Amino acid sequence: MVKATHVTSCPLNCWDVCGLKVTVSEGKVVRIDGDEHHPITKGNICGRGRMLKERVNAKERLLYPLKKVNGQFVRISWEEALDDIARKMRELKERFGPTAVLHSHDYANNGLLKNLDRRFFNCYGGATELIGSLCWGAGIEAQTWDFGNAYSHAPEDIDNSRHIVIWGRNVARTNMHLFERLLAAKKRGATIVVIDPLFGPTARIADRYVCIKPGMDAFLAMGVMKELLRLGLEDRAFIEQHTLGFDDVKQVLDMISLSEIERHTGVSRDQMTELARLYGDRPTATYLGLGMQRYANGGNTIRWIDALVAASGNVGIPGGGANFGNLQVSECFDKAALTLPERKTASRTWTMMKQAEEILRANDPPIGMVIVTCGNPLVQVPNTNLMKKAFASVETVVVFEQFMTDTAAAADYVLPVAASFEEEDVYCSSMYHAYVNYGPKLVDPPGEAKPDLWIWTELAKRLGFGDDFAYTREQFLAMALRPLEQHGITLARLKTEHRVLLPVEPVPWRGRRFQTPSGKYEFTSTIAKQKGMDGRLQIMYPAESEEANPALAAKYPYRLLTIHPLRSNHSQHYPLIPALQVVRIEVAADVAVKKGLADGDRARVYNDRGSLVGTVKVLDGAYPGTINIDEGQWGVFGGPVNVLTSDLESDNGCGSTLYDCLVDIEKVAPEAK
Ligand SMILES: Nc1nc2c(c(=O)[nH]1)N[C@H]1C(S)=C(S)[C@@H](COP(=O)(O)OP(=O)(O)OC[C@H]3O[C@@H](n4cnc5c(=O)[nH]c(N)nc54)[C@H](O)[C@@H]3O)O[C@H]1N2
Ligand SMILES: Nc1nc2c(c(=O)[nH]1)N[C@H]1C(S)=C(S)[C@@H](COP(=O)(O)OP(=O)(O)OC[C@H]3O[C@@H](n4cnc5c(=O)[nH]c(N)nc54)[C@H](O)[C@@H]3O)O[C@H]1N2
Ligand code: SF4
Ligand SMILES: [Mo]
Repeated sequence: MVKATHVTSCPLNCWDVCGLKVTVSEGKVVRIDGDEHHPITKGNICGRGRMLKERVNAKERLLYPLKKVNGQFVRISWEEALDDIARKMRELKERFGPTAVLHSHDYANNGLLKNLDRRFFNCYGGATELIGSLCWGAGIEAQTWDFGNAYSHAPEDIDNSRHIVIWGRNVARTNMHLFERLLAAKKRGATIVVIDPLFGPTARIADRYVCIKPGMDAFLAMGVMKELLRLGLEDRAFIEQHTLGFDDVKQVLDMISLSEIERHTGVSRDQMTELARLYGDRPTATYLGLGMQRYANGGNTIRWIDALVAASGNVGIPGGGANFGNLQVSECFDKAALTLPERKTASRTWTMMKQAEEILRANDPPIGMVIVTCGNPLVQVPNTNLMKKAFASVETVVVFEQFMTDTAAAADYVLPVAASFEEEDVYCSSMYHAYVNYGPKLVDPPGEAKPDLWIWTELAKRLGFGDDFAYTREQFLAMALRPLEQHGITLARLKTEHRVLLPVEPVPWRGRRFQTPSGKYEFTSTIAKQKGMDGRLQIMYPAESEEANPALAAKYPYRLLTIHPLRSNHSQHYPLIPALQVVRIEVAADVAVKKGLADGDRARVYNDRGSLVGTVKVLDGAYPGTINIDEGQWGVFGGPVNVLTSDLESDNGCGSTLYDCLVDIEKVAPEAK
């Protein structure tokens, strides 16, 4: 048997974008290891990456185009599927204009060529597009207001940090190569602080664990800032020379006392004083997570943490930073060359969060077709019951998929697509490191499955803009890489070196010139004001909280978090791992006592949006009144937690409020065997 091992990339939506070594034998992926030569990921990969072997070889892969006839899927030819879809698209465009088609998508695959979906819709004339992000929208917008952009320090810069604050990032679970660096930092004597409502493996290695009430981090940042000022530890020179609006900050700080902050956060004054000393003892790096901004006050939360980092002089210095996302990475590519935005003639935008409500309301024009790519919205988008109703109301739902997900099952046409290692692409992410990895095509897709790009190309031909897709993958990649040529980065180099570091600044804002309208760090945001909002930092509560909605909190007293699963990337690994195929309801110890719940009990979690039954696990060290159910579960295995979550948008309009969710819980009878 001839075996060959190839260097490639993990394509999954993840902080780490690991280098992989994939062994192929007789046209099949037979082994996946880490690539020890990758400068950041160094041969270590997680189970989700390793399980891509099972995923690509799974017998459940979709092999043929399917059409729903009288409620049942029947196999059809590609010819018939593409002709049907193109005809319907042409008719919709003639009758209502192109925005009668909704493109519902997410970012399941980090391949650069996945952006060609936007080229397709722009050339079609522009569809109804989704803006904002379930994932990190509130935080990216917040950092855009504060710094003018969202940039992070290079991973190795953590070696310069005296102290490291992990603020709401589940590092051990979601960002394994940062976890490795934390272990190394701890060894050399850096202090590690973890601020999180849940006590997990990252908190376990920390020098200090700060258990905070969900959604209340802005108050903690205020408390620490009050102490920073009282102790005179702020960076006066930075504040005076490089920032705008610090007087507004002081005004808000004067409006709230430390004891109120203690009450709101559950964090003691002593812990705040200690954190202030640590922020004042520069350099202190802050790694912000994404969970904590999925609240109705999420943008404001990130802005307060940014403000603390700035006021303490930890911006633009080695070992510092308010590290959230790193958009320096995506800015390296010519996305416009790939996506042709100038070809759009009509436009309608809805937020990701509100897609269901908007579909149901739309009449000018109505939505006649939804095309879903790189996403599983009937599991991942909030308010699943409303999403199902919205999708059911649309005449034609087309889903490009690898598996029969909940979303695919609700479609009228399911088009089988290629998976990892079945198409050439380059992979990178604006989340953590700035290496771009080359991913060759290693195996053929099974059955009649085709790459997304092939489908766009075939539809484009039928819709009269085939010329816009008459390029090879290499030509498309070269278009996107063109701005990098001046730095000597070409596709040819990527192919030989397997991965290349993009030309990004390892210590952003070192020159103290910010991308805000004033060129300064803006405690009070001009961009926000230009958008008609109050640009000052606010005192704000989660939408579903005792403070903002006491009636709701009386009815539904517990706060539900819905964090990312350890062994699955969102919904993708559940069908492959039998142990994951149950709904696990994790409850803080006080909830268990109050409701008489013990490990293994069955319980129902519910609110006005929905209800979910699962098996109880009591959590040690979680903030009182907190419940967690990991996101991503399939309908057939008990159902997604998003039946409970809210589709409200974050305060700045760009993010989700997935963790801003009140529920109640009750014990139910054990499952009949
Ligand atoms: N294993 C695994 N890894 C993944 C993914 C996956 O699905 N599985 N997904 C990838 C993707 S797309 C993303 S966006 C990232 C997300 O990476 P993270 O931000 O690390 O993870 P999340 O699950 O989004 O956020 C959950 C963390 O936020 C904490 N949290 C929740 N509410 C609050 C709060 O109010 N305050 C504070 N301080 N903390 C809070 C939770 O307790 C938890 O530790 O992970 C990536 N990596
Ligand atoms: N309650 C709750 N909900 C959440 C979150 C949460 O923390 N809590 N997290 C949110 C976050 S951070 C994110 S990023 C989103 C993720 O939401 P999604 O991206 O929708 O989640 P995935 O499960 O990764 O679903 C992606 C689907 O795309 C398919 N796919 C993979 N590769 C390709 C490809 O190349 N082409 C095509 N056409 N399809 C492909 C997979 O088979 C899979 O079914 O979920 C959000 N939803
Ligand atoms: S899922 Fe993330 S950590 Fe795991 S192998 Fe892929 S990139 Fe690496
Ligand atoms: Mo995400």
